[in-house]
Amino acid sequence: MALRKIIHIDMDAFFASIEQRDNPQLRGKPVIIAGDPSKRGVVSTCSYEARRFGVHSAMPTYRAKQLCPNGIFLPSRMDHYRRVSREMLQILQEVTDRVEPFSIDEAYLDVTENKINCSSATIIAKELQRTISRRLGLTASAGVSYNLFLAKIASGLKKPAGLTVIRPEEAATFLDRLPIEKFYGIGKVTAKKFADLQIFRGADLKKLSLSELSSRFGKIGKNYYYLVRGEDPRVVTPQRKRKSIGREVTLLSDSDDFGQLERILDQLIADVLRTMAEERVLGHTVTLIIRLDTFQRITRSFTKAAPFFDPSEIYRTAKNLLQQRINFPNHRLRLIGISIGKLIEKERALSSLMVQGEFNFG
Ligand code: TTP
Ligand code: MG
Repeated sequence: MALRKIIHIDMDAFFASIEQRDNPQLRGKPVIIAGDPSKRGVVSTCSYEARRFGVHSAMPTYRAKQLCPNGIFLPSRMDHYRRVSREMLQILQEVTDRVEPFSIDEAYLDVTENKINCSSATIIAKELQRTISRRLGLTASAGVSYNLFLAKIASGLKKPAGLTVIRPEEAATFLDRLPIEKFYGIGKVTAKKFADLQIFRGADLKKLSLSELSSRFGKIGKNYYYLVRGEDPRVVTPQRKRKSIGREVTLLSDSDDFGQLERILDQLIADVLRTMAEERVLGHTVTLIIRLDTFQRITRSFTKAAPFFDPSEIYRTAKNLLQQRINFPNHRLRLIGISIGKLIEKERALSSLMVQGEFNFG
């Protein structure tokens, strides 16, 4: 099989960089995104300026305060970071649909074949870094190689804003020198076991046979055998498209007060609409979800041929489903929820509506 071309993208100091981008006064300063020290909070991440003081992810906040007393400590804004993460993924998806998000700020791309007909993964990676910087005002580091493991290691080598390429002919030397704890799946505990066997680097690891590794480390032992030989069978698995977007809540106490239920439903719908707007989708189906005080779960749906375009129509439909179709005189509701399904990208929905002449530029 021909070698694949894999890129791994990892944003630099992600949460902290977003805060610095949004507030110019924070630029060039030690910014630390952290939980409350009085609640035993820990550091999520920090800017590279703060890293110089020895602050790092997962460190207790009080310790970060000791190391960097003049640091600017901020709470995290997860919804905002998730939005930026989606924007980053959208940029990657312009190159290929074979994009696999790995964490909030990381993704793998298989660019062996791609939408921009570029045969060089290195050029694509540079272009992605430029686009991310231009459109998002953030920097990313990139790694390029022929499998996922090597691409990920590569992206971490020249942070921030670095690009590292590990070519097939360079892999063996690179892996021989690689410290054991850098191999995929090897944490501190396993690294210690290897150290006891006098195995510190890839070259040492190569001396163990497949059966030795399997007997000492169980099933995953054989992964190490292949990884150190530059073989990683994992493929880039694209994120499956969401089929629906929904929210539900368990009520503080069981209720048959329709006024109250409608108000809760309004909030849930508003929340769903926000997510739909962010993801630029419309839906054809509104589903009401309820759980009775007997724990019986019931769903009722209404589907339209054309997607719901007007939010007020979604509110109306959900309320109709609540009022008309679900009438359980002897029951209270324990949970209520709403879900919008049969999703379609907004742009596609709009263009097909225009073709059908149903949509008017007003
Ligand atoms: P990372 O990519 O590990 O870190 P980073 O992007 O902040 O910095 P780097 O330049 O080294 O890549 O994680 C991405 C985000 O995930 C990070 O900005 C905050 C969050 N995170 C936590 O909340 N807790 C953690 O322990 C880690 C490691 C990350
Ligand atoms: Mg990162």
